[in-house]
Order: sequence, then C-alpha cells, then structure tokens
Amino acid sequence: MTPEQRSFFRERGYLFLRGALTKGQVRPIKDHILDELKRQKIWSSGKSLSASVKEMPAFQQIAKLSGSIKQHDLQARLVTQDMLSAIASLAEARVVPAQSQLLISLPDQGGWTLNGLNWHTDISSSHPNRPPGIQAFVLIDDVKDKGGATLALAGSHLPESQRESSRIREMLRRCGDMESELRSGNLSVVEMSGQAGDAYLMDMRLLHTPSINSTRHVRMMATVRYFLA
Ligand SMILES: O=C(O)CCC(=O)C(=O)O
Repeated sequence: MTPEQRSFFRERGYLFLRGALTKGQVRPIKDHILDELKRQKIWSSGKSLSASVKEMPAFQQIAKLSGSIKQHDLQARLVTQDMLSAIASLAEARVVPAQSQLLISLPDQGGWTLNGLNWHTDISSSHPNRPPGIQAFVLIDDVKDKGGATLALAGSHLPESQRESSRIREMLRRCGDMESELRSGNLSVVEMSGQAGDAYLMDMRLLHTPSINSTRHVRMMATVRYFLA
C-alpha cells in the first residue's frame, strides 16, 4: 500500500484496486452463479425464467437472489493475501472477517436513478475517528456504469459528515440539486463499476446503497466485511 493510497482512503473512505483478482480467479464463481440461476429456474441464456422474481422490486430481488445463491468458501476465494494485507494496512489495526455474500441483480430492472435508493451503513461506529470495519466489494463479472453496482458516498465517513448524516440522507432521498449540494459538502457518489477481478475497499462508516441495474447483463459482485479487532 503506497502512502498516496493510504491518504486517499483516509480522505475519501474508499480505494479502488484494479485487477485485485485475476479473471481466472473469479470465473468459477461467475460460472457457479449462472449454474444456480439456471438450476433454480430464475434466469438462463439471456432470459428470465421466473416472472415472480423478475417482477420483484429491485432491492427485494437483490436480497432474494443473494440469499438463495451460496458460494462455498466465498471469503477464501475472494480475499487474496495481498488484499488482506491492504485491508489490515488501511485499518491500521488487526481485522477479523465477518459475513461474506454474493450480490446479484437481474438485468433490466428499470431506468437508472439516484432517487429512492436505500442509503445506509451496516454497523454503527462507536469511535468517530476510525472505521469500525472495512468492507471489500469484488466484481465477479464486468459491471458497466448503471449496471447495478453498489454506490458509495465518498467523504460521508468524516466526522463532520457523520454529524450531518440525517440531513445528508434526507437530501439523497429528495435528490433535488444533489450534485451541487454534494460538492459543497465534499461528498461524491462512487459507482463500483469496473471489470471482473476489480475490487473496492470501503470504510464501513460510508453511506452506501444498492442501485438499479439498467443494463442487459446480470450484475455479479460479492462482498466480505472485516471488523477491527
Ligand atoms: O450492491 C448491493 O446490492 C448492496 C450492498 C450493500 O448494501 C452491502 O453489502 O452492505
């Protein structure tokens, strides 16, 4: 980890790691997801096989798919020794692994929007000046912009933003002139798109949300959370 990467992470609350895993490392996970979508009669060869799953509201669909498709040894497959060292170095503390899960959305969930998303943090932070944990998001397949990648609000981990957290969430819900409001608060929306094998490391104080997959491709990502020991 370079000093620049460490200071970027401290300031923005996330770090992009291009090619953290090779395509060969993520390919078996992609194949498993596609096999399971077919076996469970949900989606195959570019077609939806289940009207009930297809018609679910976008975020309910993600929860349903992520709950019904399990990958054995997901954490060991996703987190290389290099990634683990990067996480420990950014945390500046010992970390322990917590939950890991697949994040899957079907294609064509509707028009992409920043309206009505579900911005949240997963755990509350007992200490405003250090992350309670670091969450890794790994792209199992290429995810294009507007392809349902997780969105994070860079800068929202800083103590001044945390104090303003309810105002920021309200602003994100209203989605008025959001860009200029975000800029004035030194905040920016990061879309975790990229190519298979890319990864994002995120300070768990950052507000984040699932997003709408407006593309014709299944969104396949996976996540592992690490808590500070
Ligand atoms: O991309 C998604 O589906 C949401 C991910 C999320 O909110 C989480 O893992 O905490």
